[in-house]
Amino acid sequence: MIDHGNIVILTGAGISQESGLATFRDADGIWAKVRIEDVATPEAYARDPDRVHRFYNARRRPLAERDVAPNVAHLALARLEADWPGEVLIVTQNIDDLHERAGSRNLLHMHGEMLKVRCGDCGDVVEWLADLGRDDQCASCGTTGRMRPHVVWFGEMPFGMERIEMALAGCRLFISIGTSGNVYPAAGFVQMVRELERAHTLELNLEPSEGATLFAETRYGPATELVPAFVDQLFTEGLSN
Ligand code: BV8
Repeated sequence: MIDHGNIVILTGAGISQESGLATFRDADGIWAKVRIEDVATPEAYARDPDRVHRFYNARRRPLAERDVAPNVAHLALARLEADWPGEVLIVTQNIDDLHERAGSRNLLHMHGEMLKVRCGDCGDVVEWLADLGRDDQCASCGTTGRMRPHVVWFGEMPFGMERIEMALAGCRLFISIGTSGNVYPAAGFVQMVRELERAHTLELNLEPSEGATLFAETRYGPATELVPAFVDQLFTEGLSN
């Protein structure tokens, strides 16, 4: 009898790397070119909104113009969700839309979404594909100059934490894909699952993450090789006990 228990999958920038999107902490990564404190905190936005808008406008354009596409790792996870009898939830740290474009539906962007903006005054969230600037006006409340990317900056509360913690408590398999395990609370999910002692934990990454020793099983290589192979294995063998 194959065990088709619930699966929670945490993804990070590494799953989108082979689609052509830069990661954060690799040698050529985003944080090698710009400081978190200058572009990814509420203080940075208050201090120099134009600089923050330039940083996100440059990252939004390739997604808005569809210059990048989901890769076979994104597609394998969408197939897993569609065909797996148990629930499959993807919790992504990524703010790109490649999981959606691959077909994933049961998906939670805990760090927000690049293709949405939020009004700092009324909180209205809208789809936004163009550059954003301080002259842009909120269509809901009319305020100008308070529109910001709908992403979670350092020091801000990630989205969906209650739903994530419920899913982690109820899963039989936790898989972490393409994340360096540097950013909390995401990097702490594997520890939460381990402490419950009812799920297998697996890291699929190019190299060991900061939390590698916390996983029951680790496999290293490119996501486009590891993820489709693991999804195939799940359908033939079910969850390992
Ligand atoms: C918060 C959105 C309170 C914007 C991002 C302890 C507990 C709680 C908080 C903290 C804590 N300690 C410190 C903190 C504060 C802070 C934090 O973690 N700081 C770190 C730097 C020490 N955390 C916060 O501020 C968070 N908020 O804590 O609120 C709270 C506390 C508890 C519970 C609730 C609330 C908010 C963090 C979110 C910040 N926003 N991004 C944007 O994208 O511009 S974080 C940013 O880092 C991205 O979201 C990114 O996804 C994320 C993680 O990076 P990774 O995805 O892992 O990418 P990285 O480059 O690091 O790694 C890529 C990996 O892929 C590598 O391992 C590489 O080997 C691998 N790879 C590369 N290529 C491939 C590959 N793997 C496979 N195949 C390949 N081809």
